[in-house]
Amino acid sequence: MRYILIALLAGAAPLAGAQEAAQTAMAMPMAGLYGSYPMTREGSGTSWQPDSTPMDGAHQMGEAWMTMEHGYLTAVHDDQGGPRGATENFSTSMLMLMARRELEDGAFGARLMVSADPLMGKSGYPLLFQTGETANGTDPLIDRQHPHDLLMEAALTYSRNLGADSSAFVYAGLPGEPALGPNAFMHRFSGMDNPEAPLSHHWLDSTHISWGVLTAGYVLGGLKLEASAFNGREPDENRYNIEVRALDSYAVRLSWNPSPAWSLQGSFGRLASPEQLEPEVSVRRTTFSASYNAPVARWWQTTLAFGRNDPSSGEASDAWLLESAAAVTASLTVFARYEHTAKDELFLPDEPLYGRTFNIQKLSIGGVYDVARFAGIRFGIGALLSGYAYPSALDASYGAHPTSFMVFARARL
Ligand SMILES: [Cu+2]
Repeated sequence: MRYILIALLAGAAPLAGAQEAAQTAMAMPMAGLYGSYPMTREGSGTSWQPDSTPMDGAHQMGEAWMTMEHGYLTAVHDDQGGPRGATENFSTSMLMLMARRELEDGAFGARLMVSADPLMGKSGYPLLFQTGETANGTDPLIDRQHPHDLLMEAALTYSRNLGADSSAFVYAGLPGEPALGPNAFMHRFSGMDNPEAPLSHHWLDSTHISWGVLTAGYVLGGLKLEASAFNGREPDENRYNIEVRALDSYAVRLSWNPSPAWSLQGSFGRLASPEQLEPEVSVRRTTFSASYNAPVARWWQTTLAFGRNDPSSGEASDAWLLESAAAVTASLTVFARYEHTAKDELFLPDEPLYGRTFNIQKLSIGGVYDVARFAGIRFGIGALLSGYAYPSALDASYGAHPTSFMVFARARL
């Protein structure tokens, strides 16, 4: 399957090469799926990022249709330190296809995103202090990151221009991403070069794969207001299936791009029964985030995000994320991520520290160097080192000073 994805990436490459001339000839910025602003503003789902974000992937302009592909395949050697750590190899990947058809007074769009993540197995990969979802339907995943579903997004969009810089749009996905949280981590330029998931994933952007999403929104210049009805249940441990449930949850989000360098959002959602292991609990999630694309180096993007989960039973918990990545040269990207999360799911019911909340801080620093470029695909090698700070009550479980590292090889379209 890993090789199928390589073949897919390679298959898209000749298209990319043939279109290079068209790309350079095309000075006019392409419009987005949800309005007549530059397409570079659009991130995952219906989220926004700074307008000045570089164009990623390959695209082709036809008579009526514009198509775009981007994706990556990363093979990772993962070594998480301390008594709860583990060493494993895994691969993580994403391939996204997008099509946009210009209409007389709007645009029609289709988005398809797949991942070979399920190949890593139901229990995902080792990641100290990570929590969320399950591998077997009965036990929570602890110190491991769950794999993503084979089908990450299959969505149709329609937007209608109401004026020179205003539009209304609808987005329907099975699965899709509701109007909640920042641009998802693997789509943010500040986070996409880092192969590991943030510990704050389930406070900020874990709804990026929701099995059933309907969103309607309104764009006025740099402002977007949108609301979603969606299925709030996290994907189950069967990563190959299609999961249909009622649209029992809702979210609203206000996004603001005040200048080409900035993108801000605030969002609120009520997730009905998000966790299959605690079906009676609903969660109110509030998130704020700001992304800044500095006009230095080739690009330098930074995201600051805050998320709060307030469950219907139990205490509310917060997570902070600050991450940054910079393309120092055409071949070298360096990145860092700092997180502060309140974790109360690190122990099972039969363990003495069960139910207690611990503030976990994590700092990761890394880089990726592109060693070759072939047919529109960049091949790079990278590494990442992580350290932690937490209350000494956790020393018996995690050791005093665990460090973790990953080394990886990546192909990126
Ligand atoms: Cu995810």
